[in-house]
Amino acid sequence: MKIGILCYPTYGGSGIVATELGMSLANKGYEVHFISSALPARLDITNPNIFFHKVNVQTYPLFQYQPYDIALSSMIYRVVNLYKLDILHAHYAIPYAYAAFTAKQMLKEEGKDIPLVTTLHGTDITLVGQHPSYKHAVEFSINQSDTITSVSESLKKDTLQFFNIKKEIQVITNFIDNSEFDECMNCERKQFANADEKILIHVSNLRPVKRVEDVLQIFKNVNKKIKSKLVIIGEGPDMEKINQFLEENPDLIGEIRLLGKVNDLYKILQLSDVFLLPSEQESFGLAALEAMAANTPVISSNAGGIPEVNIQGETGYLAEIGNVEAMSNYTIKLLGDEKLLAQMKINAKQQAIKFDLKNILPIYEHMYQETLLEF
Ligand code: GMT
Repeated sequence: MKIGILCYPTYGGSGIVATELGMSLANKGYEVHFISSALPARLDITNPNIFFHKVNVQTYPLFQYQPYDIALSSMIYRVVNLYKLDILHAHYAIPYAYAAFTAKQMLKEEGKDIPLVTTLHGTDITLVGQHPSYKHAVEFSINQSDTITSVSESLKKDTLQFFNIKKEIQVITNFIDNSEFDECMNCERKQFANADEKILIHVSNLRPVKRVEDVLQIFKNVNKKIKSKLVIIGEGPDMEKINQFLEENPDLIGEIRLLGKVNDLYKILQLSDVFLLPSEQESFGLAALEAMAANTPVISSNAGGIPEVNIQGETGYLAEIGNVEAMSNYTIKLLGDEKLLAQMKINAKQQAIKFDLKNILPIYEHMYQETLLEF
């Protein structure tokens, strides 16, 4: 089977899921074509079954906004024709499902067609997709997809609530390749903390929806009771909130490490004791699953699909969005009790194993086959 994957190339969750899925399919012998504006961050382009097609947007002074979606649909049409693709898989409705629909229309003009799978990831439904500027086009392109999948039950519910969807939505959860989290041989905690200190970690694109100010406040509360350090990984607009917090709390400057984007994320997660995810909205929380695969329990909000991943009192603790006090108290309880922490680290790993790639990949393969059969 020849599969075309349309995704964002950046560090966002949808791009990571699309890339990991495509690489796993390529390892199983499928021919996988990535169509994106840049080489996806984690893509191993040396795999002979993987192809990358960069969307080229021609700039022209007349355009105030460059027409990316037109260039994207043209590129999808060309790749389908040139490489004789069997199926298209759009990750994130905007603009991928919409551009794929346009490409399908171009193909139909020539008596051809190709099935389209759209995977909904979260903000395409709960945030961006709801804006009146996009809503109708998002609803339309989801309904034009031959198969629709969602990364959690919560996101499926939100999609059905916010849009008039006329087709069945299949939940295929996000996944993790636990084999990439083999015991870290040369990981050194001392790079980040003293021997008697605990390590708290937060990884995100630092957008307002991640509530980084809650991360900082939780750490401030925890640090008063437990010797600890906070590691923040990622870049984004709310970096300014972190700088402001440090200006207001100069005594914490030496306690907080800002690493930006890193390549050895898994290594650092394995050194950590607790992962903080107080998000306002989260369709799944892939970052929490990555932490669990690295034996790290999670203190989170109960937003969206997080409770499907982080289990209260088992893999960590959850509290209402914005309840910093509860999240701080849970973190203090967890980090102050070595026995509890050791047990939760084991539980976190067991939970990650339930979401292992080995279990989820066959579901995707089956879904592709069913889509092709019904097309
Ligand atoms: O979290 C983000 O802002 C990035 C966003 C994306 O589309 O890249 O992540 C969404 O998709 C991830 C992968 O399916 C999910 O794990 C995240 O929970 C989801 N983010 C939100 O719903 C805010």
